[in-house]
Amino acid sequence: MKTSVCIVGGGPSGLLLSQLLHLQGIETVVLERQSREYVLSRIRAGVLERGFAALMRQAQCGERMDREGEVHDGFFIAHGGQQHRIDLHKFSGGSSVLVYGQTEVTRDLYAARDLLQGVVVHNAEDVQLHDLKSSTGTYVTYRQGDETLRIDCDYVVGADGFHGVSRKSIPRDVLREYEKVYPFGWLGVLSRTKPVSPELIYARHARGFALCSLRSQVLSRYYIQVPLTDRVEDWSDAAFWDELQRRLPSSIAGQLVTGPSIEKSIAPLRSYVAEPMRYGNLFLAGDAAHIVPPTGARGLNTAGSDVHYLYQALVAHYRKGDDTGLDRYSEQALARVWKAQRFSWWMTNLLHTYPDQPAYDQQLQATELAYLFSSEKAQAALVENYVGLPY
Ligand code: FAS
Ligand code: PHB
Repeated sequence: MKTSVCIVGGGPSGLLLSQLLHLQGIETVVLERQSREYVLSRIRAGVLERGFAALMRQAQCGERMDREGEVHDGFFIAHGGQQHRIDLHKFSGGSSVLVYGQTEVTRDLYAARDLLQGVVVHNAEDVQLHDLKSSTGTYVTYRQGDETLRIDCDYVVGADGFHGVSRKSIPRDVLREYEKVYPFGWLGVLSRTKPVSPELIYARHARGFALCSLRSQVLSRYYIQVPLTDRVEDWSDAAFWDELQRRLPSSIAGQLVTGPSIEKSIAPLRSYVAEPMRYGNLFLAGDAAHIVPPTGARGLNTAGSDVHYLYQALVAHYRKGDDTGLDRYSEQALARVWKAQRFSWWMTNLLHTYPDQPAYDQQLQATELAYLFSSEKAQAALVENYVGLPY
């Protein structure tokens, strides 16, 4: 098979880029290791910044998102029994975020690919990238059953997430990695219950962080910080609800509607960046190149800005023979990636309880919150990051 751009990974990054390029007449093939059902079974992000929502509309995938997604103009930070509302609308000149699950984003993208008869290969095993530095002979191989297939292409986009093959195809003496691993993870629960709050609540508590989020008015998403040693089987639903209530202000805890978990999982928290995001004809996008702790809701949204830059660069290449965007892609994407890293690290440190945290650090953390609640300028700085820095 021959195509212009071979995209490894059928998650939101790969699908969004494939859809955008297809609409510009640029051919792609998406290779996804898992089945479509498996990809759609994963519960991940929940908050879309304005840039990501705009990209979905540009990709002609925004109709259900705009119909079913919830526009949120603010969220709460709970601390010391109090709740403080962060006014996104006021401090961003009228902007907001859209609460719409990544599962639905991915479902909409798959539907759009099918509608355009986009080529998405599922159960593509043992994907391997070849001759990435060649000017004419880059190709990708993969296995389906006992058949090995080959795709000749101009470019490869590695949108295969943190555990994918693409980043590992960059020679070790070229790749620079930056990582911070946090001493805790998030235990997440999805339940068919009425959300406890119409807006998100990020709660800081001596027992640990908690987050009240939602997918709709009948589908709630909750998280609590847990030690890295915890396993999901250690947590019964009853134990989860009890711990969540202990970490919320009593006025909220008393309103919590509990119910059976329909999904329950623990995600470790890490900050990670791989540089460069280009190696020859390979371009990395999304989690393949960077990971953030989900505290700042930047993961999926930063994948969005990678896709935006790469899309613009590839259209300029194929339409005008202009390679400026491709040559600048890594530098341009990383400039915004690192700002998302900073914000996610800052939000995580602001709200989580570190084991054996020195008393001075505890005081500093409480002061950081007191300063935030007392300063509109500090809140405006948080808000410009949360609604999404400009592309
Ligand atoms: P993805 O990992 O979503 O997709 C990569 C795709 O590539 C997958 O479908 C995978 O099957 C496929 N693949 C992997 N290796 C392959 C190979 N060798 N060959 C072919 N295909 C291959 N972000 C938030 O903003 N908020 C959250 O609450 C949040 N929670 C998260 C929870 C978890 C457990 C995880 C892992 C991530 C979470 N994220 C969250 C971040 C998440 O939303 C990512 O940013 C988002 O999935 C990035 O999308 P992709 O870059 O497409 O990567
Ligand atoms: C979610 O709803 O899954 C969610 C929302 C906000 C975050 C992280 C996760 O910061």
